[in-house]
Amino acid sequence: MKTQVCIIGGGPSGLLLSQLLHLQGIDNVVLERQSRDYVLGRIRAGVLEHGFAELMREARCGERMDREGEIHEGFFIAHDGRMDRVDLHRYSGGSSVIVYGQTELTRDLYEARDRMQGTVVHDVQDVQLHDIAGTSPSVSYRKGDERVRVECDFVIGADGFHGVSRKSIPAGVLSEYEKVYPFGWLGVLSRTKPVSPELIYARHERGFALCSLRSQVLSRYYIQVPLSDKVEDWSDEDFWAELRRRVPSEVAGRLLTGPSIEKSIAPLRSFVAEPMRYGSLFLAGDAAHIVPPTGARGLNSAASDIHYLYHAMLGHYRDGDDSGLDGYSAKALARVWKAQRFSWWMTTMLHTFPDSLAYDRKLQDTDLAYLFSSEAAMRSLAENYVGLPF
Ligand code: RFL
Ligand code: PHB
Repeated sequence: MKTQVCIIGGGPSGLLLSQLLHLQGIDNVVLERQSRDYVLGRIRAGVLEHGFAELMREARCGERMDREGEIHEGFFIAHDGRMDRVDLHRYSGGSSVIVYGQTELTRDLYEARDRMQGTVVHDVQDVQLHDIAGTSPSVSYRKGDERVRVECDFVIGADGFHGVSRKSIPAGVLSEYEKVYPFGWLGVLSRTKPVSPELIYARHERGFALCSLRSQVLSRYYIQVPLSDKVEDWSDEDFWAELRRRVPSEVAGRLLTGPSIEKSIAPLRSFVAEPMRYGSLFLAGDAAHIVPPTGARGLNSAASDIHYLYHAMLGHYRDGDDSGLDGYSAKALARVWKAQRFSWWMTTMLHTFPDSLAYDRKLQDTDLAYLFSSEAAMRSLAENYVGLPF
């Protein structure tokens, strides 16, 4: 097979880039290890920034998002038995975020790829990258009994944190920066009316909790759990009881519960690999960086990579200008690190760390007290949460 751009990974990053390139007449192929049902069964992000939404519209995939997604102009932080509101709209100069599930967004991207007869190959096994140091790379994979080779100009590694792309870069080239947190998030999806029209991030000595949603009939809740916990350890009843303990009593009182339709544990991690380019391989999204979900930055950071990469590819194919490709890694990383900082800060302020000193807890109290007494602090939070400019 021959194509211009071979994209490894059919998650949101890979599909969005595929769709944008296709609209510009740039031929590409997406290789995805899992089946489509599997990809659409993963429950992940829920909060999108406007830059991401804009990219979805540019990819002609924004219609359902604009119809069904909810605009959120603020959220709550519950602490010390009270609820303080972060007025995103006011402190970001009129901006907001969109609540629209990653599952739905990925479904929209797949449908757009189908409509345009884009090539997305599912269930590929043993993906290998070849000759990425030079200008004639290729990617091979196995599907059933057949081994296929894709020759291309560029390879995009959009295959998530556990993908093969980053690992194909020779040792010594990448610098990796990592911070693993001593806890995870246990998430539950339930077909119930959300407890609050806006998200509630709750700090509690028993551990962090988050009340989120996908729609007015679909709720998403999380609680911080030790890394040693297993999903099987948590019955629905235990989950709801623990969530109630961690939110203010008036919230607990109106929480509607029901059977979980999905339940999973995600460990929290911060990770960045530098540089994001090696020869003709470009990394994007979770393949190059991970944040703890507290600041809702993961998917949004992937979107800015795709924005830079898309424009860099356009420069190359349309204008014969490689400056975008050459500058991609530095440009993407500058924004990635700001999302890292913000996610680390939100995580540190709101979670209960098993080994924390009394001193650390005092600093957490002070961070919250400062936040809700300083317009400058509020502006900083709002500016980061709605998304820094691309
Ligand atoms: P993905 O979604 O992991 O997709 C990568 C795809 O590559 C495939 N793959 C391979 N394909 C071929 N060959 C191989 N060798 C392959 N290895 C892997 C995988 O099957 C997969 O389909 O990465 P991508 O596209 O970069 O997207 C990143 C986002 O998924 C991620 O950043 C967000 O979900 C993070 N995140 C959130 N981000 C936000 O911006 N806002 C949020 O509110 C938010 N909430 C969350 C989150 C992540 C969470 N978890 C579970 C980690 C909440 C949670 C709980
Ligand atoms: C979610 O709804 O899954 C969600 C929302 C906000 C976050 C993380 C996850 O910060």
